[in-house]
Amino acid sequence: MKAASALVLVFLLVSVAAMTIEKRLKEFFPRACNKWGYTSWYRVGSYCVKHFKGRVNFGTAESNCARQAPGGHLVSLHSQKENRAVLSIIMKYGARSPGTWLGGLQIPSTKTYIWTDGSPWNYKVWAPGEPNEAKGQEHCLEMNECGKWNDLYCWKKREYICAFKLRAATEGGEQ
Ligand SMILES: [Ca+2]
Repeated sequence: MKAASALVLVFLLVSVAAMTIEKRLKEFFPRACNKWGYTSWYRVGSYCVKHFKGRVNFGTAESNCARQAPGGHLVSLHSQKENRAVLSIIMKYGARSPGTWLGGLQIPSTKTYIWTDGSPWNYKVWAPGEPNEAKGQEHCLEMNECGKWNDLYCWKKREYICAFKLRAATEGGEQ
């Protein structure tokens, strides 16, 4: 009987935890990108972003993003809020893949990182022990399933997040 009670308690605790995670995800989930032709994209910071499923290497992901939208690049992230929003998109649309490409790229000669869209590298949330630059050859940025960042071999295949910046001139439909 005691064991049964304990099981019920564990079940309740797990249910509450699952509900909490779901509630938090909804809280962070971004609103739609209110721009004609891009309604399946989401507004994150000053960007519209979208998750893409086909797993490709970093370079292919970046060039695919350029074809998806004018000024398109792999996504850049500049705050915890943006990072959480992108994680919630990955959790909604991503496969149980090992990671998702973001637009961060290391310049090997200086060991510094840049975003492929040219925006400032002003925020980072590395996973513990990262970037470890394995074999001196991990130069591309992925987000793991917890929303933390890892440097990875650029030839690895991952799903990816594209983004384009909403400029003042094209923000007619903005809320
Ligand atoms: Ca690494």
